[in-house]
Amino acid sequence: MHIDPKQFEHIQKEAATELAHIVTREDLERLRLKYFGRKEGVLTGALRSLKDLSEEEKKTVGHAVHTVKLYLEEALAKKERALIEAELHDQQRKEKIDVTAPGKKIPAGHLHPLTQLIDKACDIFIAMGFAVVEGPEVETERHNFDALNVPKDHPARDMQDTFWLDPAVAGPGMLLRTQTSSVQIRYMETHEPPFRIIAPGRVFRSEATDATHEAQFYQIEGLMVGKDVSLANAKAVLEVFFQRLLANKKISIRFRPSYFPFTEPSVEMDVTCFKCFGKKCAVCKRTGWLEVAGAGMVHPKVLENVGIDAREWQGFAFGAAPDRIAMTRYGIDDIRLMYGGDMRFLKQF
Ligand code: FA5
Repeated sequence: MHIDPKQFEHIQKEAATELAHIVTREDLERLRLKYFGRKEGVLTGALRSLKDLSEEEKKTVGHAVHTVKLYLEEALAKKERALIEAELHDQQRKEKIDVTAPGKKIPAGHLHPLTQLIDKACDIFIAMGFAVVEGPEVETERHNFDALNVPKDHPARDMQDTFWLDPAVAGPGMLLRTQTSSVQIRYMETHEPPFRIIAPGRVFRSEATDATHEAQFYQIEGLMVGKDVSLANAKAVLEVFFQRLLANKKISIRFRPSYFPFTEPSVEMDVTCFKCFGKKCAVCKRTGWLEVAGAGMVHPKVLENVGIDAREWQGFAFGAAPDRIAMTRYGIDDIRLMYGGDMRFLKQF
């Protein structure tokens, strides 16, 4: 058998030309098989036939075959790397994110009108040096009534129809609080005067609901106790509060005598109608005033019930009704809309 070593130079040239024209990895694989395939590869065959050559030829032909083999192995690997890189680049180009394309609009929610109003109220009171405190919605009879000078069988209990909890489940005398005034008691039991607090939160009453009454609604309780805190201070604080809440300096408030067992004297508080600003309209029933809170000087018995010396300390308390304020402010004619979860209503705020 005789093989001319020169033919390998020719094979190398041919392989180089073929390689130069290849653009896909599939074609590259086909070319690799043509030269290195186990059965029919040109170079595999040449290497296999070396064993049949004379010693002299083995050297020359062997050298020529190995030269082509090394060249081609390297050239194939280089081409493969180039093709992979080109593929990646192509893929990236196709997947490129167009940052200028308009994005998908995600519908954003917003806070409930009552939450907005209560948040604003908190900010205003914080600016006047009040701390915001909270109490539980499930309360004891003592915190909701007894300590507030409303003992059992007191007629004032009838004014707040109460959801009593099953004593077998919750223990004796447990209820859903009917007023945030319970937080006054909780706070005074654990703090030494002087103090200024507000306590916003939900309250519950077993009422037949109508346009102005819900079985659950909000209250914002206020309490300020010091050595010489008076009803005049209550008037000033509440007037500034409403002026800031409604962003109107012309707003004023007035007190009318009233009765609460836990305050003495007690007052109902009216604010300048924020629909007509005193001009008298349908909302304020042509009076120019809106009733928005109950207030008064903390009853000495309440202070004594929580261990505060009523000869040394005195203060005012108030209970405002954010639902009623929001209704008049926004012209909402039915309180039940606030708790109905109707998006058509909520989207207006
Ligand atoms: C109280 O609850 C007293 N704790 C307020 C208070 C606090 C007075 C501190 C003095 C000192 P009253 O029961 O009147 O008071 O309720 C207060 C306000 O809650 C009412 O003026 C009214 O605006 C509102 N309100 C009462 N019942 C309902 C109801 N079912 N739905 C919506 N709002 C109500």
